[in-house]
Amino acid sequence: MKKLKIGITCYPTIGGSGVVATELGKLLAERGHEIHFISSSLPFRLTKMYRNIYSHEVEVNQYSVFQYPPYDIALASKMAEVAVLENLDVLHVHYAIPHAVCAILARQMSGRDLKIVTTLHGTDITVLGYDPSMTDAIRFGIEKSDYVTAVSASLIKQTYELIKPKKEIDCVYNFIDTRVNKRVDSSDLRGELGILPDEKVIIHVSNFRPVKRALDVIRVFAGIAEKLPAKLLLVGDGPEIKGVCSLASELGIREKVLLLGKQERVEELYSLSDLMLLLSEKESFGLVALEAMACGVPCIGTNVGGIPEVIVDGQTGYICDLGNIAEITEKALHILMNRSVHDHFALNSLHRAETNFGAEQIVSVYENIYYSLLEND
Ligand code: GMT
Repeated sequence: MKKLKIGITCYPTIGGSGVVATELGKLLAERGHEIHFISSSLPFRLTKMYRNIYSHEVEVNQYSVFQYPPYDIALASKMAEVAVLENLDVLHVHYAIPHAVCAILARQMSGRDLKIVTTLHGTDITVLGYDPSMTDAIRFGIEKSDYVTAVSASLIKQTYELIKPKKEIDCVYNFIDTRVNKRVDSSDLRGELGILPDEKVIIHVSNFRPVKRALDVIRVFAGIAEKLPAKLLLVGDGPEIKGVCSLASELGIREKVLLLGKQERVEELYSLSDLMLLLSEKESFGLVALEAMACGVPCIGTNVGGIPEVIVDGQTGYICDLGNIAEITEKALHILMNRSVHDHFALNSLHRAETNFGAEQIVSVYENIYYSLLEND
């Protein structure tokens, strides 16, 4: 098969969509394709030189005459420039707004028959989809793309309900590279973090936006800590951190909550954890739950968005109603107090992460999408 030249655009800062886009680029490059990242800065997971990977930075100048810097136009111009100079076959954009719309403009500017694949990750639909000033633009971005994927069946359903596009959308789940995201020996870290041998470890990883319901995590943890020795690891940073600290102090558990901020090697932290909590009110997939599962950590998630497509209730963890602190605490204690339940869920989680969300399998799905578009010419 001919090796392809693929442009990828994503938000390069920390976030699930950026992780998925960057890991996809790295794995496609390993397969011999030439990958061109086009974004406002180097994606954060591109930490070294990779063979077949190139990065093109979008520069936005601030002109006093404009109230806002014209980022979208600069991005479209850069996409068109790279498409022509590098002879791109495909542009794979992550997020309809603004990336798909920019890609469509770039295709016109380049005068080339550039194939556009758009992947919906959630926030553009579940947040912007409620803004009437955005729905037409989102629909345009979706309908004018050559192929559209979404990261869960739930997100597809929401997209049809909110945006009503006349376009088929395919579910392609997020994936995990089990060569990297795997259980590791991080027993030394336990001591360094001051976790005592008899303490259970609960972990929550997010950007601490209000939708992640980190305060519910604290409330659940308070219930757990009442019954058994435990520590809570909070990984990530965001606007709710201050409220999290205040609530933890109020509930008298502040010294049991470790605020670790943004971390690179999260698999080391998952590997010393007994349970992961993802209690969001919006979540199109929940990549962090998949990352935890790949390290053999049972998860409790809310019955929201794509979370039940990742966590299987009663097999890899539990699915509970949003905000039902009593139920979540009871289920958490059930996992933490019964070794056989914990170990059964842990094994199932490892197995599910590998068999349903393995990178090899999902990267091939994207590769086949690109080839199918080029064959149809
Ligand atoms: O969750 C966030 O706030 C970040 C956001 C992003 O743009 O990276 O995550 C979205 O995409 C991830 C990758 O597909 C999904 O795992 C997250 O569930 C999704 N977040 C939401 O839907 C809130």
